[in-house]
Amino acid sequence: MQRYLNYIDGAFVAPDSNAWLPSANPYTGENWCEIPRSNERDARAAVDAASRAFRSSAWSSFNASQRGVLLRRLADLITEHAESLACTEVRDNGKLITEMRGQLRYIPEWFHYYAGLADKIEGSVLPIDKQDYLTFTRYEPLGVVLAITAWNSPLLLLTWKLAPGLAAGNTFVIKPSEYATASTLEFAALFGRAGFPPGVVNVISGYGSEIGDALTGDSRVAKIAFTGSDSTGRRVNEQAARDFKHVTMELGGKSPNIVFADANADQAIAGAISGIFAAGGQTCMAGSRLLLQEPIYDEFIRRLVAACGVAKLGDPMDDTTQVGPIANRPQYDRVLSCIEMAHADGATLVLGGRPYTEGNAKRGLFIEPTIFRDVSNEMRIARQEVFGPVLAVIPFTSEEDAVAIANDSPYGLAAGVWTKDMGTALRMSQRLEAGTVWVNSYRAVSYLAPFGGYKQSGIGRESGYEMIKAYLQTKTTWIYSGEACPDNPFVMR
Ligand code: TXE
Repeated sequence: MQRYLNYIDGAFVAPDSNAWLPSANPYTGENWCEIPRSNERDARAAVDAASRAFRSSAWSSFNASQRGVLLRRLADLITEHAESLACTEVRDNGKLITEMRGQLRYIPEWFHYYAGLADKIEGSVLPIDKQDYLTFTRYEPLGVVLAITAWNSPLLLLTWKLAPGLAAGNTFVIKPSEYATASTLEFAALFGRAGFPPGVVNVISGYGSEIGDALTGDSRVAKIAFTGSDSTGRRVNEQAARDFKHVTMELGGKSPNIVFADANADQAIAGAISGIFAAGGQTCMAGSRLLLQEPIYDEFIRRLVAACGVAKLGDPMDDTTQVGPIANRPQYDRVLSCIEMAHADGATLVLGGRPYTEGNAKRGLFIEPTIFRDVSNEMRIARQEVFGPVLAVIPFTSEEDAVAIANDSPYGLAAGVWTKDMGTALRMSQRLEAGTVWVNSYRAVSYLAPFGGYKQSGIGRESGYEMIKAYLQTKTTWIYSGEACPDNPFVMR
């Protein structure tokens, strides 16, 4: 069986305790590789390396333009290795090869974008209100960044942190999810080849419960960039608060996808389907609450069910497969328990709701695309993140009603609005409490567009021009050029 190693200080190394964790392929059910089960000593070694590298002239002598060159080389290496990285995520995580090829085509764009931005972050000379001072600001990197990622899209989620963070001159310790580590460790092999000095990027694998506190509690870590569940995010944030680390938190969602009666129905049906069933619903931005205006409620559901009933589940490596397996066993159990919960709360099942076991799928962790209607926003299925292929359909009467239902959620990551009326679209986009609002589309992302959540969906944003500043701190320098002794408290004026 293939065995992966931690990547620390520019070398692939076995974990201190020589302990390993199996990683299962959710389509075949077989363990296909082993990853390091690291301990606190490994965690310390990774932070040592990142901290040394941050202070070393090997890294600090790269100016911003030169860091850009490294990032561009990295982007090209990702393109060169796109197919093998894509296949590893399919094997480890059950993601569709078609989705992964798309992701791997797009991931290099983040590195190219921030490579170009690296040397365009300018401080300013301040028109200061005092005589004989030259006062200016400049931006400096924070130091060691700890990137903690979730299992659903390990390389994409990492890219959103790494590209701006490296462009800004920080060093990294990366802790991928124990359920999907392999692609990140394969990716690690590219940093040395791109020319990054040893220790600038380190990857450590293992259980969050075993090494998480050692990493998040290390006072040499300046920032934590986290993607995962809100419960773990809360714990990580509490740890970070102990010594005032910077944080970016990308957490859960229960995003409303809102269809008005005047919407183009074909477009809205396609958007509702991709909103919840793309990636099997295992995305933070899933449009898991479908709000339908009453006049179109029954007909829309009928057409939606007909369209989803023909979805092809199966081998994620097959180009024609539309829905792959759930990524891991705990998540599979969790999705099934959420379906039970929806039944118990009185929602009406109109599609799916069961494990799917036809043909080769019987070995894998498949759940049928599932739709519940007659859901009220108070039911648990409308309030809790499922992170699976389960859609809750809720009726609404008016714009006012839609806003009230949509915003009545602890989350605020994203929202979709479907209407031909631009007035409705604009008013809704202003009133929805969400970090991203899509109008007549759903799921579009870009390296140019900030992404992140209101309320309990997180802190801060990722992607876009401003987000490089989330990896920088401002230094103000005052230079006095006058003849008098400035600000001497013992001089009588
Ligand atoms: O997330 P966790 P999991 C949701 C989804 C899913 C649930 C659990 O609902 O069912 O979260 O998924 C690391 N200190 N999302 O278990 O536990 C852990 O090793 C430091 C939403 O994957 O939050 C992993 O690398 N780190 C989400 C990362 O935190 C710790 C995406 C996330 O793990 C830690 C995925 C600790 N004490 C799941 N404990 C989204 N919003 O995109 C764990 N970790």
